[in-house]
Amino acid sequence: MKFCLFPVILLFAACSPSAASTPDGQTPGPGPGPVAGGQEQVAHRLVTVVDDLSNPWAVAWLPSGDMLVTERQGRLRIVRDGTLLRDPVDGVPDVRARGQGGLLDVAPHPDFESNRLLYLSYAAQHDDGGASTVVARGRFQNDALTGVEEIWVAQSRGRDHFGSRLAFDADNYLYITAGDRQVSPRGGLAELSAHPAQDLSTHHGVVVRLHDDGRIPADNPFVGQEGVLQDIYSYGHRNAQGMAFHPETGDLWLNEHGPQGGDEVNLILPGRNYGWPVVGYGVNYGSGSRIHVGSHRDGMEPPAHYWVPSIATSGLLIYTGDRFPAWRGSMFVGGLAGQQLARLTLDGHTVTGEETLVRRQGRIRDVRQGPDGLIYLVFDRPGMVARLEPGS
Ligand SMILES: [Ca+2]
Repeated sequence: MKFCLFPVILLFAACSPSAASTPDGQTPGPGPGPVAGGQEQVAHRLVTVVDDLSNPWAVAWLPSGDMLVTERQGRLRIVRDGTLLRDPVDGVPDVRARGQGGLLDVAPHPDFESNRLLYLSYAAQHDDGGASTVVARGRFQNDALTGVEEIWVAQSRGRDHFGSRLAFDADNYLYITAGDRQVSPRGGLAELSAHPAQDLSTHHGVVVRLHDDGRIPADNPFVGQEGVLQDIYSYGHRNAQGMAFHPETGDLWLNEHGPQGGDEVNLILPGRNYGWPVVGYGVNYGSGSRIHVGSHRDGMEPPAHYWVPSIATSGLLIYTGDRFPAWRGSMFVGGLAGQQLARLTLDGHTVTGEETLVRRQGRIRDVRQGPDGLIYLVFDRPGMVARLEPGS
């Protein structure tokens, strides 16, 4: 295994919770906004696990100990005993690797050991030249995927913002994030309320919940409602690239890219509307012009936490390992543009503190806990997987 030591960067007072201004001039209420505190000095170092990857997007582990890594251009790679195997996995479906699209998340079925099912999310091309987020599964044996079948295709069109994280709950239901496909929000309340992320007849900006074979569960929140896609679990999201179940509480947490300002962490509850683009804390990129009618509105869930300015959130982990005891129960959120790892402390559903780790080492796309209890980070550019280890 190759070990490249990075300069140890420990910044403990990095959180600068300047009073965020909100679009409607409100002072953030208690809880959701930038918060101080929660800083603890935990010595850690960042160690390269594998590099020479091309825009890696996600990692997952198999019971054998093999680590799988997706590369956005459409390759699924295997890291075995610390070494990146030269040949990518055979049988991965064709992806549309353009812009933000390509091969995205990978998740083994919770019963992988017995059924060998592996799930992939990716952007796939339509006959008309457009693209959608697709989830497929296949059997992974002898380092190859066979019997691959699409189990979900997003009904949404647009440019980028494909999502798409995968997560299984304790009952083996599969949750998928799908982005708003970058449909520009404009206008006042009526126009914003008509944005596709607020339209339950599409998959723009949603979390969906499925049986592990793609069937729609009968107890999904919108089942039986006319004109509503029955697989939708929550909506009003912009582009969620981080999602995880809390291993101890079972809570479903998600982070989503905001516009310029307004990245969010949300606690996901069935049937709820998370507000995009009607409410939020951001403004338009470049122009800085107003998007939202405000930051709060009845019937729309406020975030548990948000960032102004945005860090471009991606990847979400709730840490339960024993290698960093002081970090147990913390939420870790990667930052792409922000080139940082945020550690949030939680008290139930309330974010009580934030510190910034791993500054300026690269764009962080995914954050996972390895079977060894260490924290693995996927860096988009330069393409590598590295991990945090105790010590300095
Ligand atoms: Ca929101």
